[in-house]
This record gives sequence, structure tokens and C-alpha cells, in this order.
Amino acid sequence: KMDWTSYHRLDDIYGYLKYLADTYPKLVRLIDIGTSYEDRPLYVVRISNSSSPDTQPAVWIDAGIHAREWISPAVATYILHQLVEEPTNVGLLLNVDWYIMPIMNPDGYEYTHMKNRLWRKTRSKTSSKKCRGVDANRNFGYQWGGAGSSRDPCAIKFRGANAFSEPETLATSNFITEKSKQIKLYLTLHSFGQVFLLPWGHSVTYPSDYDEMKSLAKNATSKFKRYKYRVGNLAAVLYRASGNSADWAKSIGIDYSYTVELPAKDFLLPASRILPVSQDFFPALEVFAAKVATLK
Ligand code: 0X9
Ligand code: ZN
Repeated sequence: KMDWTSYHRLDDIYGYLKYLADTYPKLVRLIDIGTSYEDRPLYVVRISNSSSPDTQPAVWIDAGIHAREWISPAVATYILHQLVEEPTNVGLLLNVDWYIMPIMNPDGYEYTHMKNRLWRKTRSKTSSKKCRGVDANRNFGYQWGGAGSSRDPCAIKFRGANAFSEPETLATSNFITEKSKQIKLYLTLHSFGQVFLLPWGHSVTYPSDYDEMKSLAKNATSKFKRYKYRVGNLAAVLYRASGNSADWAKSIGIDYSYTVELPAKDFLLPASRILPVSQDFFPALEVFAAKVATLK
């Protein structure tokens, strides 16, 4: 039904989500949270083995916010596969619900397959006739418009005309806000760089519980055998990125909020790397699940 030896088109990925929901109806629910600018559905997969889902603490994982970072949706579907179809992982479902959105920017993703492999942004029309798309990771409504984002519609880091101008970021943020009591950990998958990034990204400043966030990230990354990650403040390790999704998640009270830059040396990671990267990453989720399970 799905494999991790090649990169897949959107239809294949959405087909796999439907397959999981149809095949494991007790465990998996496919939630349609809205539509993209070009009218593609936006899907979140909920995994819960609780008799009353939506009542226990939850982990959120999104991927594919940047269109060209193909390894990120591939890792997300690998995670889905492991959580749902691999019985040895049932421990990760104990007292924890999972919300996984493998493709946050489906229009951009398809565009990278059809027209321009290195497209990053959404595909919405802008005030410039020549330039399309908003950097969805500059479009979230916390410290929107600040350093590390551009007001130029032709720029690669264009923040949009206003916060949540994009249907993709609006639908995602509305859904997360609805579940914000339940969601204890926010994880957003990007590539590339082998770093775990902590808020804040809008400036080199640190939340008051930064050390606690960092120690959990250190525990999680200590599980990695093949690829070693750096852990640090987003703005300090990388660069400022106002309006990024992890800052926003932190700002609404999701205490543990991380941006992951998966390993690669560019955006064109060969498909033969999907499995090694995914397999190496997955054990970090045991650390996160164990923590989240204690956060009633
Ligand atoms: O620029 C971004 O949105 C992310 N990097 S990427 O190469 N995947 O585009 C990094 C965002 C990280 N946020 C912070 N710098 N805090
Ligand atoms: Zn990215």
C-alpha cells in the first residue's frame, strides 16, 4: 500500500491515509480540516486506542509545510505506518493520542513534482502578478511580520499580506487551537540540517522553561544512532524566522514545541535515504510519548 523506497505523489499519500482509516477504524480517523488554496483537502490523521479519544494528552506532528522538503512527509508517513501497523509499537499509544498531518502544503508539494522541484511556498496569488505563494512558516500569527520574514511577494520568505492569510495555515492553526488543551507537544518536520530547534525563532530569546524543553530534546536526540543532531535555540542556531509555526504553538500554551531539520545535505535527498533517516528518527518518539503520557 505504501513504501519508503521512493518519494510519492500526493494522491498516493492521501490514498495511504484512507487505507489506514479504512483498515484500522478503531485506531485511526482521517480528519478533513479544510482545503488548500487550489482546493485540495487538508488531512490530519488521529491515532488513538482510547475508548474515549480526545480526552488524553496528545502529540502533534506536521510535515510538508515547505514543499521541496520531501523527506519530511516521507518520515511522517513512516511514523504513521509504525504507530498503526507495527504491533510492537503499541506502547507508544498508551495514554497518548497522536495527530499527524503529513502534508501541510499540498499545492506546493504537487508543484514540486510537476513544475519546479525547488518550490518552497504555498501557491496562492499575491499582490504581484508575477509572483505566487507565501512562506507558510512565516505566516503564523505570533510575532508575525518580524525579523527573518519578507514583505516582498517575490521573496522566498514572503510572510503573506497578513497572519494566517493562507488557507493551509489558517485551517491548521484553527484545528490545533481547538485541541490545544489536549496537545502537549508540537513537532514540525523540515529539512535539512540535523538540528532540533527550540523557541523562540523570532529573536534570540528564550522561554522561561527553555531548560526543561531542552532536556527533553536532548533525551529524544540521544536515541539517534546514525545521525547526530544539534539541539538549540532556533534563532541562535539557525537564523531568525518570525511567524514560524513552532513559535506560534509555544505561544498558545503547547509547552513542548520543536522544529526538526532532518538530515540531508540539500533538499534533493535520494530516496534510498528515506528508510535510514526514518528508522533512526522514530525512537525519539518513545521519549516524547513517555513524557506526554505523564502530562494529564
Ligand atoms: O526557515 C525555516 O522556516 C526553517 N528552515 S528551512 O530550511 N526548513 O526552511 C527553519 C525555521 C526554524 N526556525 C527558527 N530559526 N527558529
Ligand atoms: Zn522547511
